[in-house]
Amino acid sequence: NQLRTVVQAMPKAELHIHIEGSLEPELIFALAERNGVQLTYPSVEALRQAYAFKDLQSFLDIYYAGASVLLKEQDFYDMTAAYLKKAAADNVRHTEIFFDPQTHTARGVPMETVVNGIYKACQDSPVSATLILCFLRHLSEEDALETLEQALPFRDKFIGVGLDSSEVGHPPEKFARVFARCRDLGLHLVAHAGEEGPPAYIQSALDVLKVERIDHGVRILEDRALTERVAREGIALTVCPLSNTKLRVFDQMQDHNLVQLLDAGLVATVNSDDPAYFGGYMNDNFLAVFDSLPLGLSHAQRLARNSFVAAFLPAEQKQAFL
Ligand code: ES4
Ligand code: ZN
Repeated sequence: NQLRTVVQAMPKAELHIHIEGSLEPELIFALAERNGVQLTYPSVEALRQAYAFKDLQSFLDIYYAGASVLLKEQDFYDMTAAYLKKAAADNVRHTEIFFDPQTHTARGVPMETVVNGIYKACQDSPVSATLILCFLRHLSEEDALETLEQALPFRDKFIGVGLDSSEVGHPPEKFARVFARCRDLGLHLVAHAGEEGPPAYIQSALDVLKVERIDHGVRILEDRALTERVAREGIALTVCPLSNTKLRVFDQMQDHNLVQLLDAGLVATVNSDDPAYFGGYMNDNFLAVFDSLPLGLSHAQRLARNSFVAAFLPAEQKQAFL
């Protein structure tokens, strides 16, 4: 149909993608074979069957299991190259890729293996791609500080830091010191907040961590004053529609609040989060919301424009996209 053509043709930026969440079951099995890693699932089909989640934690358990096949620099390269090929096919012109080093360093994989593999694939792609190092919020702040130290030799290879993993019970305040340190280092700052957690987590991500964008943030509408402030300040929300329905943040796409977020004047963007697990890449996310919500052509253009407005790009590079 016509909207599919429009969505495909629009240049877009992707601002919320976990590279470990782009590992397709076929690549998980190929890497397990290549590295002699034993998987608890007998086949690609059996693994894919297990992708029925009831909440964020039930997803994270299987996502960390999938990432266990990543050992060598080539593995990180191959995973990232596969994602960038999908992004290019969806006419994604710029992407800011999250990676979770602690998922790998905890298994004895060196930081340099992780960073260099992902970074080299970015350099070899026609898509503009930058990296955002995410701290796992279920681990301690000491662990995050140690991870930052390990990453400092590669400071020029990532543009910012984020905060992901299990949200409820791990408020942004827990990471105040490490984010202050990252701010001093001139890194961009983002955090997942208001996905499963309350609007108070969005507020403390802004006021305590001083983040520049909120990842997810869909629960913001529960707090009118906060909604008005975030709209006024132009702080973007990186919304992930297929993720939100797969993790039961919304029961079905018809219940998603993307229209209300846009109507509230918020700089909302559409992103894929963990495309291999949630049923689709960038254009699949766009088409899913347009199939289920009262959105039209002008909204599509607004969302695509927002993605570049909210990107961490130098002004002149941003202008070239707008
Ligand atoms: C994630 Cl959807 C989501 N939420 C929080 N942390 C994550 N890590 C990977 N995907
Ligand atoms: Zn995410």
